Amino acid sequence: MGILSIFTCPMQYISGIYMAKADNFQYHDYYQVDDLLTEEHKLVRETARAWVKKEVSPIVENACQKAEFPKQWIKGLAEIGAFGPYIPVEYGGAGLDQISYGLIMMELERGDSGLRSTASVQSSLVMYPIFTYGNEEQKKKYLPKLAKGEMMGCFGLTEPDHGSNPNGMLTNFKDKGDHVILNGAKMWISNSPFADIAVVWAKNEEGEIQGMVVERGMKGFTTPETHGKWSLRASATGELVFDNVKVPKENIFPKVKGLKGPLGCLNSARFGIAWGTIGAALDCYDSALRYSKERIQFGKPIAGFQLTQKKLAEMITEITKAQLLCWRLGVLKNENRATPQQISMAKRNNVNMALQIAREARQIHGAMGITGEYPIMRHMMNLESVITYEGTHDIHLLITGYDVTGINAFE
Ligand code: TGC
Ligand code: FAD
Repeated sequence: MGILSIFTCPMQYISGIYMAKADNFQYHDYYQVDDLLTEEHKLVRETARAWVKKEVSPIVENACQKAEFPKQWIKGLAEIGAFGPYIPVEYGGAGLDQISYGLIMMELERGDSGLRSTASVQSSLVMYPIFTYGNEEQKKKYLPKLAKGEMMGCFGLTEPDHGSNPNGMLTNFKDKGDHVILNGAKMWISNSPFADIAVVWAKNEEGEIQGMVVERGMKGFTTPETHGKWSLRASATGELVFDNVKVPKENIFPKVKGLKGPLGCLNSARFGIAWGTIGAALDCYDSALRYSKERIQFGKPIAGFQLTQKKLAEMITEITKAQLLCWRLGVLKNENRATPQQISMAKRNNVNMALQIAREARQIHGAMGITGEYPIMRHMMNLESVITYEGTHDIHLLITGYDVTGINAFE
């Protein structure tokens, strides 16, 4: 194919809209990790994969180009059990294990990291703290609606001046008898523009961090949207602003105080990201493999050149290592034996792995790699957020460094 092939390829950009394109994704399991999964795991994964192919792939490119979160995804996410997969059935969750949760996140992020973000936040950062730190009334009030997607939540930890160091947060509340008065601001909050509730972490008058549920409609609570992102464009991001917000005391989590509260939620979300990013990596690898066999240069498919084979061989090697890492981490998590430090290692390794694969896949696609015709650039840009949120690449390295040396680099 010559240069004109760029225009004769099935590029489906018509009048500002990227039209639906067939999703030809094939899963890759080089080390037969599937043998380690149960039939239930495979069923959960197939259900999520089929939904992504049918409901996400046809519109995700357009949603990203327009920087919109397609709200119709919420109902489908609830139906496939992506909201609180491991929350017990009595509270509306799917009652699945941790590997199932990971597999769902992998399939969702194969579609788009922003889609996985929406499910991660709802499950690990909203339902998890309500389930783990909340009382019975709070669990009954919020969890079933969150599981059904009738209520959407967000998680407010990061502030304008406190990202990697959340312990320095300034958001605070004062005791006023049957309620507290909340003041402060959170920034970079996924789902905030449309969330019905926010799990907010703030300091009490003694300077201890506590969590509470702030509901949309409470006077003085606003959620301005953040515009102009080049990454996670199909995910809504915004702020949480609290101007003397009166929050009933019954909305405060009774079972946790201190930074370990929000960090405990992050363990669950980081675990989901470690799995999720395998999905993004697989999508990039799968597209690069297919493209390299079809694209002819110098009279033969570019897959026939040693340099292309090096890229592809290294990609599948790294994906395989990541799959095995996650499977083992899932087993440990099912047994309540996974340490936060092990989770940090997997989050850091797998996000970086996916980002490197996206960059290499982009090169294999040549000029086509920068277009919306292929998912590569979208994954690559998304992963630039994923490598920063839930603890940056370097913060996770320092967590491992502390664990292996016993010396805390944060002090
Ligand atoms: P440090 O003194 O080490 O710890 C304070 C207390 O917390 C405990 N702890 C943990 N507990 C549970 N899980 C963990 N992972 C924990 N890590 C620490 C610790 O034992 C201690 O407990 P106690 O009882 O002694 O009080 O805290 P530090 O201030 O030195 O900070 C440590 C550091 C830097 C590792 C931590 O602050 C950190 O992880 N920073 C990164 C911040 C971060 O990840 N923010 C994420 C915000 S949410 C987000 O990005 C959502 S994106 C969602 C999406 O769209 O998908
Ligand atoms: P900083 O903390 O300012 O870090 C800047 C740089 O300095 C990084 O490279 C970092 O590694 C480095 N650095 C910092 N401290 C050290 C150190 N001690 N040693 C060496 N290097 C260091 N937060 C939420 O609470 N809820 C959400 O839903 C949420 N969603 C997000 C969605 C998106 C799209 C993005 C981009 C972010 C989101 N975040 C959310 C915020 C995210 O968690 C923070 O961006 C992240 O924790 C890093 O904080 P920061 O951006 O302030 O960077």
